[in-house]
Amino acid sequence: MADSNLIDKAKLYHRAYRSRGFTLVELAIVLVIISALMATTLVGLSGFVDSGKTKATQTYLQEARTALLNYAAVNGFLLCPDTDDDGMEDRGDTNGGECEADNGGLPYSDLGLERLTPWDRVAFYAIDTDVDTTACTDGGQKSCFFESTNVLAFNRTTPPVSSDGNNFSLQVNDRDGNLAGRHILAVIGSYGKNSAITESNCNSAASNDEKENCDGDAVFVMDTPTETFDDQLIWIDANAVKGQALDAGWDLSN
Ligand SMILES: [Ca+2]
Ligand SMILES: [Ca+2]
Ligand SMILES: [Ca+2]
Repeated sequence: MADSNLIDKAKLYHRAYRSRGFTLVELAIVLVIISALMATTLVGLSGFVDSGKTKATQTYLQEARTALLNYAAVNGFLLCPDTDDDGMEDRGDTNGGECEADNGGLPYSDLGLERLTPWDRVAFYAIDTDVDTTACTDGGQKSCFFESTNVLAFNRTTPPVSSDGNNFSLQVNDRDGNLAGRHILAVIGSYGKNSAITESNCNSAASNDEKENCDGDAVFVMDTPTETFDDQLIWIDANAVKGQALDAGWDLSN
């Protein structure tokens, strides 16, 4: 009899224990698991969103390159950088039509492109560092590619040409310093996720390789994205411009 009472009490206690639900410790464990799951999902989701933006940026830059080459084919010159963010190129008034600066924003409006890249910034647009300081006089200067006269100012022999081995004009390297592109007249690019901070202060860029893309000189870096490097660029070399002009029927013989 006594044993049966004890068993009944034990059953009652067990039921009561079960019916009062989770203990605080159990709840805490569940919460920790849920937060860990959510964090993993959010990190995964943000990586997914970033890689989507990276792909969309690549598409935007390719469209910009095509639009710039088409513009050169139709008008006979390459556009200057936009220095006041109105989407239109800026040329000096007193320097024979030379570009106002060798660095600025992509003249998206002149090109009929969206103002912003998928990172919500205007793409940067850098041109040969000699172009804004050297006038085009006889077709022998790189600035002749940017001369906005009615007659095509550059020709087949306008530098840089293949024999100008060390005359790189603008130059793109990979992160190991290997040459990726030379004889480059214009670079179009995005500073990626850290665009705003990079634009406000180049020294705040994520790495020395990123700083190379915002320091305003003639050397740029392109490579696969990492934690410390997410810049993307595309470029236009002299041969591409000459080829496009020839296809459009311009006379490049003199
Ligand atoms: Ca402008
Ligand atoms: Ca960046
Ligand atoms: Ca540089």
